[in-house]
Amino acid sequence: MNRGGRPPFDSQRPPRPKREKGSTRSKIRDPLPKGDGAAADPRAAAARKPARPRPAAGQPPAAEPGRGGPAAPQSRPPQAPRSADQRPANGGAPQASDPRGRAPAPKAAAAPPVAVAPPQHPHEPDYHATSWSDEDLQDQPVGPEGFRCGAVTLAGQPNAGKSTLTNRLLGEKLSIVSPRPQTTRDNLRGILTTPRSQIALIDTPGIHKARSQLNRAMVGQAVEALESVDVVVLVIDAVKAARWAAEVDRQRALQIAAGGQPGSLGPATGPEAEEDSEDAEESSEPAAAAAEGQAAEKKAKPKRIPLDDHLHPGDRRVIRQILDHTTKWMVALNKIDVVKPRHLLAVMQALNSAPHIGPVVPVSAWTADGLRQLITAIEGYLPVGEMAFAPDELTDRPLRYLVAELVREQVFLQIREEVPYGVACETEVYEELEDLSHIQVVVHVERPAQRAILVGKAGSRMKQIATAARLQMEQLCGRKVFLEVHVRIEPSWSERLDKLREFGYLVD
Ligand SMILES: Nc1nc2c(ncn2[C@@H]2O[C@H](COP(=O)(O)OP(=O)(O)OP(=O)(O)O)[C@@H](O)[C@H]2O)c(=O)[nH]1
Ligand SMILES: [Mg+2]
Repeated sequence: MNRGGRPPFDSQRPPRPKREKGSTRSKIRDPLPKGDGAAADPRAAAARKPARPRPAAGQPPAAEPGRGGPAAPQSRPPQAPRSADQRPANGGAPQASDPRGRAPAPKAAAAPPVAVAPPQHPHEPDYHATSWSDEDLQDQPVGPEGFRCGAVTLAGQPNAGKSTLTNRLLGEKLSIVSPRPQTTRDNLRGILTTPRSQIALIDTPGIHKARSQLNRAMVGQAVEALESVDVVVLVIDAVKAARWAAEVDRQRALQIAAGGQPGSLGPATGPEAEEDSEDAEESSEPAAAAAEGQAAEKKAKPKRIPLDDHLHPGDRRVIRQILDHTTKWMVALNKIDVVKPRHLLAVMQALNSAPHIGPVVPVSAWTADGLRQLITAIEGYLPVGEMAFAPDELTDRPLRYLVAELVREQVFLQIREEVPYGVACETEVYEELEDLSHIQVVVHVERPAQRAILVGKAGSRMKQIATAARLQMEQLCGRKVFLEVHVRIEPSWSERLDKLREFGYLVD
């Protein structure tokens, strides 16, 4: 196996981050120099945020003998002491000096940098602005009185806003978000506890027509999450949905004006053309089945549920998947901050004719509009019962999983080419030292060319990726982070089942 760029101290590679709650800290060599600068720096102490109680699950133990605990020598971060504005662009990430993506050994330095204001993420809202108090949740859910507890899956097409919505409901950034489709690759469970309910929210990869092994694994995870939950919330991108419905109407009007019969038509070109052609294939099924020889074959196929063609073909595909697994489903029509309500009428009407559909709630994960109603609607499906998780628990995923995802997110945000789809990230080291967390993430790519793009000229690209990821990590962990990122080549990992399993994308 090609391990290009693998640093020598990787030989004690820890096991892959566990999916279960409370994964153990990996055994590693201490990569940090010993010293006393961090403890002595009052700026760092003042700037450090108090540790947040969440995420409780999976958080590595605070200290381990010889690893920053009381018995250990005091550790010092490898960055030079600088003011916030003078910080190195990579924030301590080592790639800048090494175009092969390999980290130099951390150098001794006097003190950690002071904390900076949380970064602004133009692609997502401030999730922390959300909380759900009794006053927020005044409407009562349908059904019996009492505390409710249950599980909900957020499913939908790629890019519908499932992860943004998950984060917004939780009031914390757990899932990574980007404007590009297929950002989420595996299911992530976040726990939302309100004064009257506890909801396990499962964010899933977008359901789409998957071709590669990786995409099949992603869709497989999403489909699996449709089972054994109390309700599935179909998240629809209202912009895409409204555009599709309007285009269907427009083409119908053209057909009628030309003296023809209105048929099932959608846009013939553009990004939705592929979905469209798939749907056209489906539409021709009844006619084909009329042929005697094909009748038996038709019977063997799963029942094709008729749905209004004002619904986007991609949404129809998801609805059929949902109906294959459950009859308890409802809709969050997301992104209403950028669509006029009148443009959604056709979509709402089309949805209302779908079998077993529950409430359709227009929401905006950006502005939080409609989220109160969404929670109330979800609660209507949950059984009355006691909490299944501690009230301060946020997720069953360990921090080491979340931090690797933050690096992948930056790859999605900062690299325009196809590279992000060939990138997988793994945390190899996660250790909490006295003054900071030392995190080492490996970025796997499939080809040397991808590595070159990722690393950039003299490591400048990777420097930016690592800096942005580190700032996010500091926000998530509530303390300073020393981040190292290494790039390795893992040929064709996205087509290899063993690698997909190892990276956690394929769950048997
Ligand atoms: N205007 C607007 N944009 C939104 C809203 N919710 C999400 N977005 C944007 O939509 C894009 C996709 O959001 P994600 O949350 O990553 O979508 P997703 O459904 O999780 O996508 P995949 O993980 O690829 O399946 C991002 O650019 C978000 O900022 C919203 O309510 N309003
Ligand atoms: Mg997502």
